[in-house]
Amino acid sequence: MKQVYVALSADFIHVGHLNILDKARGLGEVTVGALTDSAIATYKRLPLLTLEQRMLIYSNLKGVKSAIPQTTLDYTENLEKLRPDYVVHGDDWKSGPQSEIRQKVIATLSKWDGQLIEVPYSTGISASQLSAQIRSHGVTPQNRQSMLRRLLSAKPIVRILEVHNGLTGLIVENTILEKNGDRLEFDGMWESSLTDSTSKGKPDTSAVDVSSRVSTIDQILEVTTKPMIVDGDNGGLPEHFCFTVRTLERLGVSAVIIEDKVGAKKNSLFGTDVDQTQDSIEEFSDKISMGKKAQVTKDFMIIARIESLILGKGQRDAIKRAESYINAGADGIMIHSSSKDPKEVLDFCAEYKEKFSGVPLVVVPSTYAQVTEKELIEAGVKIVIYANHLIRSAFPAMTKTAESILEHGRCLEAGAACMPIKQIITLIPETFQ
Ligand code: SPV
Ligand code: MG
Repeated sequence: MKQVYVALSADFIHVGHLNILDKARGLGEVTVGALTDSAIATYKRLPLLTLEQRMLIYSNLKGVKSAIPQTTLDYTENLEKLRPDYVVHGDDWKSGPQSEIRQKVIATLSKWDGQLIEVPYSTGISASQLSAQIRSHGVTPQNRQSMLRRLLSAKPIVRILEVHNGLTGLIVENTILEKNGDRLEFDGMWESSLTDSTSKGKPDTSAVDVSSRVSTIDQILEVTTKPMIVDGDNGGLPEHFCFTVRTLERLGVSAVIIEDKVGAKKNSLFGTDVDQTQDSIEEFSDKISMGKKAQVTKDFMIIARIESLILGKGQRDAIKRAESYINAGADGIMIHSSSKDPKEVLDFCAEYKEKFSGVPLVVVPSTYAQVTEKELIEAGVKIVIYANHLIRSAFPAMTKTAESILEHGRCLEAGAACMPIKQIITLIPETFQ
């Protein structure tokens, strides 16, 4: 029996895939290579279904002998292993970003006289469009929540941007940049205490209470599908933090980050300019373990934020705390710094990588903004949070507009920097029609 190989990544099997499989089945015994999350994450959003779920579906399709993981976009490893007589693929990859992969498939198959068979691409139907349509109807809390852990294991770094209302949520959801054949986008949202408070005209002092934060979080989740990390300030009293954990889990939030400070809340970026008191290692570790005990889902993450560098207590203190917080059950560590130089954080990262490499490390490069994602990946960082940039860019733009109207006694000049009216009234399409 001839051996045939077909690679698939889709959540939804449509007629296009069935055409390919039909062709493959006619040629021999079919093995499906299911692209893993990490292979898919190199060029698009993760599918809604996990690899295990997709493999189960693929292996139950008519004529398919088995499904195996394909860990890279490149077919070579699986082809060398299986040495199939044929690879079957749609003819859409002759041009565009996949054409290089195609060339490699042809070259690899030629080593044992294997052949690439191409099936005319089915126009008018696309798995990505179907996925986008399903996503436009929303996502279940469980599906969204588990996405952060899936991203952490699939991507070299998870890229998160600040949100403080539904509109900023939509920006994170929909902003895509095509660059050198890559499709760049944000993986998820940071519901920041600073920008949530600022957008309400209040200081970042926990004056915006948990109920208000939860209501904003819910509004953002209503119009988005990407995972959310919530800034939990210091978590409040441990007994209250347990309730917050469960509330966030019910909503489908993926993680909460709590900081090891006590007393009147001050924003960390004040550094040592204001009085800020760090919690004791014991008390904060207890808070983490109480939160972990309260947690009901398996995927939710409690990430401990260490303020030692902010408060001038140095790396030794920070590492000691990391160890204790991880032992208390923290699913990740955030190291914060208000230094203008990335060195302080990168030094911490180097020691952290040696000691706790399996536990995801989070950074917030607001002050040391020159650091690149590439450098952070090399340093072992798994989550980068751009914590306040949407509000910081929106506020000057809005102030300029207000000043322009005052200056000119009319709104004509201000209009030049504004979105056209037709565009703003159709910016948010009506749903549920
Ligand atoms: C926030 O965004 O609210 C944060 C990060 O906690 S920072 O403002 O840098 O403290
Ligand atoms: Mg905050």
